[in-house]
Amino acid sequence: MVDYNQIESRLAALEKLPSLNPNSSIPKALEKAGFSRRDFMKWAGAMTAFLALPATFTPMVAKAAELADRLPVIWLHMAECTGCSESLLRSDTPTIDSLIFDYISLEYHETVMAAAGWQAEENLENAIEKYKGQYVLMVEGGIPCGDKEHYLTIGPHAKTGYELSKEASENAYAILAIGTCSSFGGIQAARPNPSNAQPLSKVTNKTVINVPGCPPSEKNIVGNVLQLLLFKELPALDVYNRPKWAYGLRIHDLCERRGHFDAGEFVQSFGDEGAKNGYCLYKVGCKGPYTFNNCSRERFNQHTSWPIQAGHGCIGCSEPNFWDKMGPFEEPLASHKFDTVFGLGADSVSDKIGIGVLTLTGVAIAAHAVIASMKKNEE
Ligand code: FSX
Ligand code: SF4
Ligand code: F3S
Repeated sequence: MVDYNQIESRLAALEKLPSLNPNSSIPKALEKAGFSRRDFMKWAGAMTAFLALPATFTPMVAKAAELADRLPVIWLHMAECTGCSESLLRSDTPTIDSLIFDYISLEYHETVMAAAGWQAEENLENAIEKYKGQYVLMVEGGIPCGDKEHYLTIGPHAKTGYELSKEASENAYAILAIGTCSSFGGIQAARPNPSNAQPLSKVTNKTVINVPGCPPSEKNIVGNVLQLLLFKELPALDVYNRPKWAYGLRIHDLCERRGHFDAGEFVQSFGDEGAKNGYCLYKVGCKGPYTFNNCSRERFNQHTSWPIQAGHGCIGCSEPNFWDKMGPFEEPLASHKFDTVFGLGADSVSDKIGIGVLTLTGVAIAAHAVIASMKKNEE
């Protein structure tokens, strides 16, 4: 049950905090960038639905977005490609999402801040001290650990990524692992994992909210910030600590090609007639039936497109160890064993787990693909 009064008092408390950019504000910046109030409210309405909140919450979501510059954020980069930051920041025109992100108090973000070297290191220490217990820590990238800890050192004192992320976690009010690398280790942790890269949750004992995807969509990143602005407590999480509002359904559940899967119409090889007709990509390796994320509903780059719309199957990028477990990417998973969360059918939720069930279901999905194709061929 969502408590209306609790959100109102949370927002009132945030409003009393000093704006982190005294010379501007999110409403002013939106206006300057040419967004009307109507555009903004439309966006807030969409975000409200996105966060699975009732439409009556739209004004509060709008208010929370306007107060995003009251929430100090420290963003650390570990071993990764920066694709997660790029997912959010790299658009040719500013969008409401990217603009709000610009105005979030990014007290420390190595890619976008001007400071470097000694100054950067000092800024980080100061931000941790100044906002003790209040800042949101976002970490991108896997973290080399144990006897490989020194494979990642940052800054003039050559602190290790492990030390930095551990220290920053200690005093954070909420901790988000942004991207699959930080959530589950990602490509660095793929076999043979030469740098012993580990997820953020192995570095701290505190709860880490995982926001996986390689990269996650900009909406999933901003949605989590809004969620923290609206509710002081952490969102409901699945067994892999992913927020259920974003990772509760499988790609396959809402896929635009699902009708073709059910009808047994499959792309057999890239470039064939089926591909031209937008048939299901299961036989050319789509891992959508085993992957929990909201790409099929929200897409990327302001709803422009997403992997399956572009013609390639989902590679399972928001699942643990997908580099090792979901490959080969252009072949069906069939009866391979894998340990993603699994449910049964479109109404399944991602906190049900059972290796037996998922292996059986994996077989059932593969069997459907075979039987449905046979039926299709008989027609
Ligand atoms: Fe990893 Fe994000 Fe993939 Fe890259 O950092 S999730 S490699 S998109 O940039 O961490
Ligand atoms: Fe979509 Fe992939 Fe499922 Fe086919 S197998 S319907 S392409 S998610
Ligand atoms: Fe990743 Fe699959 Fe979405 S590959 S981006 S989870 S469609």
